[in-house]
Amino acid sequence: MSILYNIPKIVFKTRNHCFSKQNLLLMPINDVESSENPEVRSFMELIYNRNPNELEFIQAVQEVAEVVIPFLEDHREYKQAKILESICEPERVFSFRIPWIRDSGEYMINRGYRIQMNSATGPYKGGLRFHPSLNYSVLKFLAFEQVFKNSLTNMNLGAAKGGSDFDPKNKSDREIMGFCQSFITALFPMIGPEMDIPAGDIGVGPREIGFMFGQYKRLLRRFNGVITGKGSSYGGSLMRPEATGYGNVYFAKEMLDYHDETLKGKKCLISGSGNVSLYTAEKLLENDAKVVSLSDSDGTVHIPDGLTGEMLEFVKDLKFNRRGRIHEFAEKFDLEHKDEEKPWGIPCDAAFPCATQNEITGNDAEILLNNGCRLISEGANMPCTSEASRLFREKGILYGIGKAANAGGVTVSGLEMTQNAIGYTWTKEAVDKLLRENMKKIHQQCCKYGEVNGKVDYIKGANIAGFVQVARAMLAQGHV
Ligand code: NDP
Ligand code: 2IT
Repeated sequence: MSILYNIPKIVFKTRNHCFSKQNLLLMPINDVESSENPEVRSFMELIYNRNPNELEFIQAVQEVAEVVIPFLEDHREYKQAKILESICEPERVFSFRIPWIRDSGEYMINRGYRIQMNSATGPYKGGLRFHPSLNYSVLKFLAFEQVFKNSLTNMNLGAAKGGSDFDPKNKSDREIMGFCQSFITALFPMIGPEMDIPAGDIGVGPREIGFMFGQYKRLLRRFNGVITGKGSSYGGSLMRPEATGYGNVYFAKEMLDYHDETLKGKKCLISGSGNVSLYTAEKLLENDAKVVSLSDSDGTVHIPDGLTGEMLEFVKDLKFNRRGRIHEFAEKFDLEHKDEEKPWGIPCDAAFPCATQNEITGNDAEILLNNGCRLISEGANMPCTSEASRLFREKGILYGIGKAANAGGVTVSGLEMTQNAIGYTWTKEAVDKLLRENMKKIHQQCCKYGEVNGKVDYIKGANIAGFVQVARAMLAQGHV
């Protein structure tokens, strides 16, 4: 496979960071592979020239371009109006300083962002990520993915993403509160229930959402539903914490059901041990699947006999309340902790990457396939490198990409917005039912655009279905 971008640049990868330095060593970016399609190649050249340092963004665009550009041949109106090119350009980007003070008295400065990517189908909507590896490219790929994901939900949601390079680990609650208040004070003019509605993502859970909501309300002097993922006592939807993980499993079930299969007895790998991972685990257990791994950035816990309900309760308390490390789970239940290792070497039937982008490399994908893995359902956003993604697609396994498989989170965020707007709270059962139905509809849309010879190509299906809805709205609204 040839390499598209021969860029004079080294990419230093450390565990949590990815730094680039010009001219230190000639090394191409080997993760974005050249397209066979000359039209895609020339489109990607344009994208690269306009966004030369944004590797993750370029990777995310190429996945879409590969399937949408051939589709445009029969839809010249979108091509003529340069809709795809337009979708690749954020409507608006904010970057701001976040001053805060440590308990020790040390003055700290972080960088905050909000990328308002597309508002063709509704107000900007998407999560906030607090992680030290966050940079503009990562956020832009996340905002770009959100355009297609939110479109797939059919809920009139535009797309945005934001966050900071702030690291919430090892910070006191008081420090987190100070940081969140400073962050939202800077973001305040740009957000609002009909303008831009943030939510959580990596490093932003109920605690952070609560602090941000409190400061927003104080500044606005009014109570509204500006953020989703709120606590249920102040306007949050029931089931929002569970939504992404549960939705991920509902989507996997749809993929299997299409081939008259079920999750029962399937050996499943899960990466991460945060919000998406643990609710994916919970729903897998309910479906009699066997969860054989959890992880965090320190390593992987191998659970050969399968996660039990008691173990899951322990990990939830460890991660959500005590903010502990996954090795503490291994120690408690006498399980093997593989230091610094990802889960992908453990034999499995299905894998649920739920931690972060590019966590499954081409090499990991080969190992997974050789070990018999036949289903991938992406709880995380873009967890597979382009090479891994190509390998899964070529092999023809069930490969549910994040835009579809993890759309349950933003679906219930949309339901939270509706509840806030009408001043009513639905029961857990009602929200769960709507979530399940929506994941089914998303799967049907993937089938509509991605079915080839009795198999569904979810990359094709999800991207084209997501594109069509946004493209129609953009075309109708003129060149704005
Ligand atoms: P959490 O912060 O709750 O959990 C993240 C988990 O992933 C932690 O176990 C964390 O380990 C691990 N992790 C994060 N970054 C890295 C890294 N660079 N290397 C290794 N491990 C890492 O986040 P969420 O569960 O909310 O999000 C997980 C993924 O799901 C993300 O890709 C997010 O974009 C996506 N997503 C989330 C949605 C939501 O509703 N929350 C909705 C849709 C997608 P550690 O604690 O050691 O850092
Ligand atoms: O990636 C995602 O879809 C999220 N982090 C959730 C977005 C939301 O607005 O609920």
